Amino acid sequence: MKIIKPKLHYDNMTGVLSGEAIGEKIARIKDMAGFYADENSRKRFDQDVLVYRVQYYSPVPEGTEGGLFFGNTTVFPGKVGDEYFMTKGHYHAIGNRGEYYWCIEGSGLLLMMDQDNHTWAEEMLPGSLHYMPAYVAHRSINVRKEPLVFGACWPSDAGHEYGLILEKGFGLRVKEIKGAMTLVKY
Ligand code: PAN
Ligand code: ZN
Repeated sequence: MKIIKPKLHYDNMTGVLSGEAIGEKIARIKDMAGFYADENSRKRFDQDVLVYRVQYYSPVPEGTEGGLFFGNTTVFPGKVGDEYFMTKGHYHAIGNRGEYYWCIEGSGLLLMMDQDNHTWAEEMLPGSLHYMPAYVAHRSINVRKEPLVFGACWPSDAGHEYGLILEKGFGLRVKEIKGAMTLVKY
């Protein structure tokens, strides 16, 4: 019997994936219109600055029922006005799909919001594991001066619904106020 060599490699220390069918998604300041409280500060920023990068393995086409995607996200350090760099945040387009995150490097907060806008935060630090239940929006925030790196695994038909977040916000914002990380209402 032929033993097949692995086609994919995952570096446990850094979360970096290598091999075939690995895609990348990049979010720069210019891609974040409407997500930060201070839109004027965002407009004044160098528009090409990287806010976060996602690397993911798609063994099946997006939208395939029953498959799984596996990836990592690096949220770079920085702030727009007094608000820390963060991901856009989303519900899954198919709302009843859950997800796992695990923190690899750096530290931050994972904000979660249910359909009634009830919002809570979990601390992300190396080794923390986070289960996002169905119908719960999720956004990750880097509250330090080093990159925040976390892994993720989600259903390949989950999809991403960003429009609702732009419309109704995320319950809480994470800002640096008088030198301290502070949660404020939207
Ligand atoms: C993650 C996120 C990733 C970027 O892979 O897509 O961290 O965040 P946004 O999609 O909110 O920009 C995930 O949750 N996938 O479902
Ligand atoms: Zn997700």
